[in-house]
Amino acid sequence: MPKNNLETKIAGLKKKHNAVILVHNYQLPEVQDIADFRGDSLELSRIAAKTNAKVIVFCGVHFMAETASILSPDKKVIVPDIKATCPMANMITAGDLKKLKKEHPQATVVGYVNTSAEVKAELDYCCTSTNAVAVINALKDKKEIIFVPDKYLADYVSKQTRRKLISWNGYCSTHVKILPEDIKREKKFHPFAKVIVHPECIPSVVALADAVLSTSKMCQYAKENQTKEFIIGTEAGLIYRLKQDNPTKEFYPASERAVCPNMKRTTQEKIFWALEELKEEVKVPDDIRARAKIAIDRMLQIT
Ligand code: CIZ
Ligand code: SF4
Repeated sequence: MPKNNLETKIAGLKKKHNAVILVHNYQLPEVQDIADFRGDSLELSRIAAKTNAKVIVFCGVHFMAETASILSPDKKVIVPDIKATCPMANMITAGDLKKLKKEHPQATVVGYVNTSAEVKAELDYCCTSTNAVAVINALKDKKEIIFVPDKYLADYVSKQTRRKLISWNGYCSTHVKILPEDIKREKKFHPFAKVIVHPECIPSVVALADAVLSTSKMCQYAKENQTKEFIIGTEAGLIYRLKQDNPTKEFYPASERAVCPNMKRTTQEKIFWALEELKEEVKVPDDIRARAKIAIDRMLQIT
């Protein structure tokens, strides 16, 4: 139910354009409140591919809208703020990856979903934080594996799979703000809480966790686990959803500093403008799209 004038106008425009609003788990509460669906990047892209709506308003960061466009080329994918991009995804270009591939010509190339469409076009396999371990485990017969761009996700996956990975010097500038002392402090305040952290966190934080999970898996874990209290080591936006989904449980952010400025660029007002003008559209050129889709499809076959 719309709560104010702006929400009523957004609902009207959604109807007029046959649009759905897809909202990443890290978005502001005011954006989560008007979501048709909330989720991680892959969950949302799958919904984008399945829906009958003609217009997808993607509230997240740029690579996520590109991924939705790759999986649903016939739909119009628009973003409320074209400047909302992922610093980690921006840390590697297609040119960088081509060079790395030349240095390791035998290597199979796996890339995190947090990459541009141009970089995805250079991959053999895509992966997300939900399925990265499964993707690497499926490549048992491959001698050498390149894993880009997140060096901390690479470290976590390498330890889980006991595989040496050729990594890149990328990282999430938000998750690195969560420090081991944050976890230790929160643990002192809440000794019975389970510590769940994202694999984008630094290894010394990951080492202190009860579980290392993507945002979709954190939502599932919080629901299914008997524990009533959780210390959450990921971008702060997820706490809003966790509290709504589990009103009888408590969620404490590991660090108040873990806020992604790009995820917070999207507001209700910008969603209204985007729907009014059907802008900015994110469309991946056909040649790049076809190549990027191969890496995504291979990931989906594994998981
Ligand atoms: O894939 C996503 O949505 C990201 C970047 C994080 C997560 O764990 O959900
Ligand atoms: Fe990128 Fe990190 Fe922000 Fe996610 S939280 S969009 S990985 S910078």
